[in-house]
Amino acid sequence: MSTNSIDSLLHETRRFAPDPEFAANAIATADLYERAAVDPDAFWAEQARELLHWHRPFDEVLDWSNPPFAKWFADGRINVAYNCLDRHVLAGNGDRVAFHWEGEPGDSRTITYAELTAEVKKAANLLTSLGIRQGDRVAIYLPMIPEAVIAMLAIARIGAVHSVVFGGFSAESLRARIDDAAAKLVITADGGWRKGKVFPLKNAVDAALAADPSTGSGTESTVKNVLVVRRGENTVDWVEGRDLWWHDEIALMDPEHDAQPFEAENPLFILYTSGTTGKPKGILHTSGGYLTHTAFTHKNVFDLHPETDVYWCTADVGWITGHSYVVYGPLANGATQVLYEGTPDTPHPGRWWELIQKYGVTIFYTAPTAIRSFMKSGRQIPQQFDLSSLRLLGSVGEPINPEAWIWYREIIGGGTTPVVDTWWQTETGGIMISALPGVTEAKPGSAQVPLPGISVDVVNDDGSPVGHGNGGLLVVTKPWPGMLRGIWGDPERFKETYWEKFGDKYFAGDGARFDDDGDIWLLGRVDDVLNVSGHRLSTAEIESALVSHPWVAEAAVVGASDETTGQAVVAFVIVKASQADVATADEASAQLRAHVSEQIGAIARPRQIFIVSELPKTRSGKIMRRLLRDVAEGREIGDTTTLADTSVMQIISDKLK
Ligand code: 6R9
Repeated sequence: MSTNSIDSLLHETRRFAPDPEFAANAIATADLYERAAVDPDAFWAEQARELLHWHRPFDEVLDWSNPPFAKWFADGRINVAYNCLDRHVLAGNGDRVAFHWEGEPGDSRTITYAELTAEVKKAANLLTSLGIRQGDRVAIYLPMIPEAVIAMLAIARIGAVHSVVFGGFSAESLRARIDDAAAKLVITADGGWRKGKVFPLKNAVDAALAADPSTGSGTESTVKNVLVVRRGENTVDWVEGRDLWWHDEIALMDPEHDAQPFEAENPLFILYTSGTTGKPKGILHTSGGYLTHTAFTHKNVFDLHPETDVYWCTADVGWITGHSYVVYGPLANGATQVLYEGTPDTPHPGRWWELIQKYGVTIFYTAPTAIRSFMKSGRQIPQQFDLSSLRLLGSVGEPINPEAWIWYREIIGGGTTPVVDTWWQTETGGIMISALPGVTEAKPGSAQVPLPGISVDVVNDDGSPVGHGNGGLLVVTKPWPGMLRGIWGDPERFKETYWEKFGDKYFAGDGARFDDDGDIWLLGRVDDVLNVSGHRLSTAEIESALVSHPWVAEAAVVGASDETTGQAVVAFVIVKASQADVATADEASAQLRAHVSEQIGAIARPRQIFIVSELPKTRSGKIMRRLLRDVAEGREIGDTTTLADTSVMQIISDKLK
């Protein structure tokens, strides 16, 4: 198809009916919707029984007697790791490949279910030998190597709780997460490969654990041991008595380990995500409901045929997508996966496509920001590779614009693959809104419909439904199995953030619109949360990082739309009078960008920093970010009448001209 005809599609509401051949073999069927609508609880109970092994079957399904704290399958007992490992081996599928792992420098490892199970058993024994018990928290700070998955499953296997911290986060971010969860152990690596170089991780752990007042805690951390996987072969410092090499310890371990059952509501993991305040929220997920939700959605949304499919989700395990759709959903379903350590363009811009060709990937799940950046570099790159094995494509993390959706289907999917745009959040645990391949007629740009068993609505500020053809706020109207069970250590914040606004409905923080057919279009966050390349960052978090720099008096951060990353961080900063003459605006902005990187991580580094003398505020002192967004996006400035000083925007825009 030529570029012109692709462009012309954008101006029409095209639909893509399911291919009859695909539909004939599809896992999902239209009757799922009807069955779920009759009795959603019974529907989920059926899924839980069908998809998982219960050491003790449950009778209770949903306990919503103490909203918003839900319990699912509470009298059942389960072991999450057993479900992802042993049971596949016992069913005779031990020789099936679990992971085709590919390191960035080109080294690779193939790991079968039997091998993965054996590794996890040894790692579970190792954790136990280090004193980790049910309920203890373990932080993971690793690159995308098999040990990241092994560590998560080993922690789950003994009923402990993992908190994976993305390897791109700074020492300070890591320390804040370790402290919040009071983690006893950190599992890290010497370093990992990224963009052709080794990036060190162990030294960030050392810095995080040093009793450093700049982390806000001049105290000893709760961490007793640091387990270090050898990957980068870079030199590391060593704290005797605290630090242990993973490979040395694993070699000593008994290969046998019996998976004990735990209550369905046993905490499985905490994952930190940005909210509207500076302090990241530790989103808590538990076992039975979460695994039911991820297994069901993974199987049906991705049409998984585990005997023949090769599935690749490009997300890092440091994000929720990596938890639910690299680790738990796919492994519960016995999928064969690709796991890749590095960046898409190293050592050449076609690296991802080369991997699809090499492993015969059939199902591919990635983010719109990646798709848009491939569009920019041109179709000639993917066209050098044989992508004909692909039969289904997925998208997650932010709205996918119709242009990118069409490009994805045409150029990567050969014009035939279904594309599923999946809306969900760290908090929802698994996919909530998506087309079902083989069932739903696809509409580029729309996430479309809630999955069977999921009830969502779009409402006005007062909670009343907007109806078809209108926009408002996205809510979930019934509890669902994968829902967060709370914010670690802060039940009040859990209630305030998600439930206070509408009482009985979960407030997602996203704007959405129903079209005339009742399909849902996501419109982005309605709160002070930015979405940069599919990663959530809060304006408050970046502002407090900026203000922690001695030069900065005040800072305001906004998300400006960006062609590749969706949104980009743009900061407006007032420099202290005493510092104003020390550096030029360019120097100050370079310093401050580096400072944010050190404080939070490179993903939070502002694209631009404007040094200004005033910030626009209302009479009650609230910064009017809407006006700053107008400036950052080069638009005419909107209504300024509620400003305390209406001349401020004039001064700012004159200065930036
Ligand atoms: C899975 C994940 C959640 C926020 C969410 C929304 C945005 C995610 C989307 C999407 C439009 C999609 N988002 N998927 N927006 N269409 N298909 O990304 O979790 O990191 O917690 O982010 O991402 O704004 O509220 P998380």
